[in-house]
Amino acid sequence: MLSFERKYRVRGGQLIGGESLDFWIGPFYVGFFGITAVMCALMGTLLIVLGASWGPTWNLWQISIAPPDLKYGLGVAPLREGGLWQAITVCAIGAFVSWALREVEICRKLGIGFHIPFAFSFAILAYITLVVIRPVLMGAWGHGFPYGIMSHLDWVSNTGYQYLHFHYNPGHMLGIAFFFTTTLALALHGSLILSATNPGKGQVVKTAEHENTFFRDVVGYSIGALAIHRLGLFLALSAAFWSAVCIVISGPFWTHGWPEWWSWWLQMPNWR
Ligand code: BCL
Ligand code: UQ2
Repeated sequence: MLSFERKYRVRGGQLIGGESLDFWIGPFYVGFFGITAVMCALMGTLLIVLGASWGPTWNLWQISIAPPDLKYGLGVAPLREGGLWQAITVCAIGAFVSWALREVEICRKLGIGFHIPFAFSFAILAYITLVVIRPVLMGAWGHGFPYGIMSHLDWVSNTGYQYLHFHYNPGHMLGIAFFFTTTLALALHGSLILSATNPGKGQVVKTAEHENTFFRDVVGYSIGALAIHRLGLFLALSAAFWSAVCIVISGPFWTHGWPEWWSWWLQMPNWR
């Protein structure tokens, strides 16, 4: 244990489980949700290996566990016909939600805000939108994506072309714009911090004054050391949020090609 680690190994903060589960294994906090996370992840992984063993390939890139056929609707499918996909989905959600709640317990122990589990919940939301919310709205688990490296890419491509040209999906546009802006913000931030804290040999580390001055000189504005982190979090969460929106509206809200959706723009009276 590092010298400062003992100080932060505080009791309590748990949502569930009591004294007996309030322990660490090596550097890892365990708790009730540490156990459920590991159990769900292990179970899900074993089920994927089981599915792979049913064939037709052990090629890592080609292994795929498909969701049920559309004919099973929102019912439970036989194990070998999509039921396995359903079980794996339950394990995955169990593992992701356990992980988020374990983060909550650690935040409570440390007395810090819940920003990290809040942020992670947006990734979980995007996943649940793909495999639960949209399939339920469309009436069949078969609308979920298959668990496989190449096969999920094929699903994305096929699903995209079902709407003719996915780049015209306004939610997709926003999702992409936020993903790209996130990388811009992190590149600016990461490079700025390194430039100030890694000065040349013999020079001293620079301060916030230098950071602010650089951006005032170059773009006339500095957002500040605190707000750049607020902006970064906002940009990243917006990327995940609009991704979830872009896929949940494709099918449940709009069934035609996305280029056609924009006809409202061409039909605006004065514009036309
Ligand atoms: Mg598109 C989706 C970008 C072209 C069809 N597309 C997306 C979005 C993103 C994007 C906005 C996926 C990110 C996301 O959802 O994150 N597309 C994008 C870009 C282009 C593009 C930049 C481009 O051309 C430059 N797309 C196209 C073309 C279409 C198309 C035009 C195909 C022909 N696109 C689609 C379809 C979809 C997208 C269809 C979607 O469904 C998808 C989307 O919006 O989904 C919501 C969200 C993050 C997650 C879902 C990850 C969740 C992670 C979970 C919670 C945790 C995992 C833990 C892990 C298993 C553990 C690992 C172990 C440890 C490492 C040890
Ligand atoms: C900044 C600042 C930081 C930063 C960065 C900026 C001292 C250490 C990166 C500059 C950010 C600006 C001008 C906003 C950019 C806007 C978008 C949408 C990408 O001023 O304060 O703190 O890291």
